[in-house]
Amino acid sequence: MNLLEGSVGVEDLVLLEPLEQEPLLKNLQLRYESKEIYTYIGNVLISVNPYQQLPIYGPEFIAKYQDYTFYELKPHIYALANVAYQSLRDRDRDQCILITGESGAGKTEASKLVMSYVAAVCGKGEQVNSVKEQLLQSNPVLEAFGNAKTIRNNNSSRFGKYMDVEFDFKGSPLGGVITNYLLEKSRVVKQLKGERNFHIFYQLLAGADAHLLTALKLERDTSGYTYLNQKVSRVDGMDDAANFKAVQVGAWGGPLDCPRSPGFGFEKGGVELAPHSSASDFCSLLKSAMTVIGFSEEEIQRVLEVTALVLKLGNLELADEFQANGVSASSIRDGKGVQEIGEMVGLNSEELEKALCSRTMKTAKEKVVTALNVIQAQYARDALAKNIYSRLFNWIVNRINESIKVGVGEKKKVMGVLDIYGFEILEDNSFEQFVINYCNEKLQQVFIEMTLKEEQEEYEREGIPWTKVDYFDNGIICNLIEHNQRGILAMLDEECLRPGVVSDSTFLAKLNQLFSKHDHYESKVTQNAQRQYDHTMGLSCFRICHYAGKVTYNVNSFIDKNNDLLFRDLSQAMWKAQHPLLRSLFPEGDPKQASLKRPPTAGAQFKSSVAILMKNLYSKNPNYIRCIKPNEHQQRGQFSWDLVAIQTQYLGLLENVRVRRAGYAYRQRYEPFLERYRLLSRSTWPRWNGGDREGVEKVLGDLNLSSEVAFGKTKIFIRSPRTLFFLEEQRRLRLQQLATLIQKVYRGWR
Ligand code: AOV
Ligand code: MG
Repeated sequence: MNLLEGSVGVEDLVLLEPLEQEPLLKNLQLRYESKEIYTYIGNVLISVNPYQQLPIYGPEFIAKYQDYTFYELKPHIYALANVAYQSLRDRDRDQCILITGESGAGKTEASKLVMSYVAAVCGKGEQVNSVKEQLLQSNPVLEAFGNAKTIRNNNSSRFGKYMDVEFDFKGSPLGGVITNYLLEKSRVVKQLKGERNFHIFYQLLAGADAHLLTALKLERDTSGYTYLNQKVSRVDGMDDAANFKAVQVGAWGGPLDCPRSPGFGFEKGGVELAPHSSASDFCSLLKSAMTVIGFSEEEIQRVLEVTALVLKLGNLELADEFQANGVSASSIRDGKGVQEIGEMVGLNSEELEKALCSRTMKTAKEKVVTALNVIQAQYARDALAKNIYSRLFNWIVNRINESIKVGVGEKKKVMGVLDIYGFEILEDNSFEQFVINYCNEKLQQVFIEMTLKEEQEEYEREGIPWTKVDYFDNGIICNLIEHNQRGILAMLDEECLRPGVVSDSTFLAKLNQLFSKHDHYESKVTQNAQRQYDHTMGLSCFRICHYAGKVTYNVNSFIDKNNDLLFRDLSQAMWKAQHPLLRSLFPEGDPKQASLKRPPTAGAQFKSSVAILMKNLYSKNPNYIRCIKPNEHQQRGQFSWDLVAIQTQYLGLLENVRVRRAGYAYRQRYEPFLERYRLLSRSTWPRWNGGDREGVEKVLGDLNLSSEVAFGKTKIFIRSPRTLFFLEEQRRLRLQQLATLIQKVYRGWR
């Protein structure tokens, strides 16, 4: 098909002519400019972020997509959600929805749209609605605590989220499980220029009523808080006060005023969004809202106290003290701050100061207490704040899971929705970007394995004539990072656990030595493929040529972040707090519990949770949403050709279309296929004594469809879904005909 001036392009890129990068981009551009943000590649959905609320969501559209099959209406995320849900309900196949794309491309919004669609169509009744409410309302709460403004996205997910929604045999939701991945906790104490801390801090200060603020010993003005005291503290277009109430009322849609059409949330017979009320309503809203998920009033108060504690910790100023023997020591300068913390969470101020300003080393025989200098004490304070916050976040996820969990032993069907941080290339990339990009590398692997590789291998197995489509297999990069003995993560662990003097530079030296010849590894001291040294890179950096582009990582603090150790003095001090929630976050602070076993490193934990995730995804039927970011400015209507070109390239969209076009959309073993359609041919109906394959050949030959299909060794392959719809329609008519015939015969007998 030619892309005519003024047309909105093809809805499925499989129909594109000629199949090249430029027309593909032009097609996406034409569609984007006509506000058609969705395009298919077969059953893969491409979504280009509109950065504006389009009138294409809500109950009316849900009802429409519910009643039609995939290709009958315009491409839409609801169509994809519908196929996944119906396949789960009617064909008993567990599903997963894999949403990928770079930061700000629209993954989180897509996941919310999928969830809202499924919530709207999956059963009714009081019990079911209450499960839906809990599942959906977990979202704004998690976004408040886990999302933040970054340079790329005003509402960037700073944690990975995978949610399994579990259904009964009728397709009604029973509950679910949320798994979260590595919150970017360094943000608690430090943010890049132009970025913010997690939303909840600003929302709390702006939205809490005076009474609550006093109880939490907080001031409304963000400028008084070191951890928030960055250049930008308000996000354009974001109302923190209103959003805080949205968090409390559990309103669907998250903290940003994103596409929240009337249809978001419970489309039919669910809960209405609570209107934003004035700040004075805060306490009553708080009560009614978070209780929906299952938090008690006391728990909500405790969560906010711990959140406030983090801000107050950040304001503790540490001062140099010189001891008589000339050793540097430190003390807390601000007595009021410590006292307030003490009152709020029941911490003895001396204990807190001792824990922040000294370190106890235990040997087999004795305990040695060393004073920390001011830099070390600040480090301890920040480590404590990061730990409290990330543990609080994990606690919230676990608490939600407790509410939504399904009893063991119940047979269930599962739909998993993955919304994880997107690929990141920043100016300064650290350990966080390294693991985020590793995760994206693994997701690209799933895509390659399940769509490009598996598909082609099946054609070969079945003996279907096939011209191989080349694609880049990123297995080699995954291996570079995760190989058990020789991967970068393994090297990092080795360095963290090795006795003796280790530092970020010894780690880098090791990498340089091991990977100097690796095609996807570069550093200042290793030569690149053209046998040249790279002088553009800092000495403390290494670079990985990821599937989505080259990223230079600075190794500073890799060891520290991977070690993720908290001085025992700090965990013991927290455990001594009278505050039940704070105390419960530091079980290892209990002297009776304190084991000497070292917890796994952050990298090792992440790797194993990614491995579990992969296993989970491979066990399900995948549905893909490939999100594309149209411009770097979060602006509606702007389509940056170059930016989109890079994304379509690394997402492998062209290869995806090639495999899809050369391939067959549908396949089935001969026997069930014949059983379903043999009534369409006089040769096979009412009786057929031949083999299954011959029977299928007869049916399709009689319907003049032989050129639309290929006969494999064990399966029939159908090129276009339209052929399948045609067969289904013929079958429906034939069944009607047969029913009328039977009625006639029956009447004749009477
Ligand atoms: P992300 O999840 O892919 O980034 P989001 O889903 O947060 O990206 O989308 C970024 C912003 O784009 C949202 O806050 C909306 O303002 C807008 N947006 C996205 N999808 C839509 C849509 N369908 N309709 C209207 N606006 C939309 V990250 O979490 O940063 O990887 O880390
Ligand atoms: Mg996101």
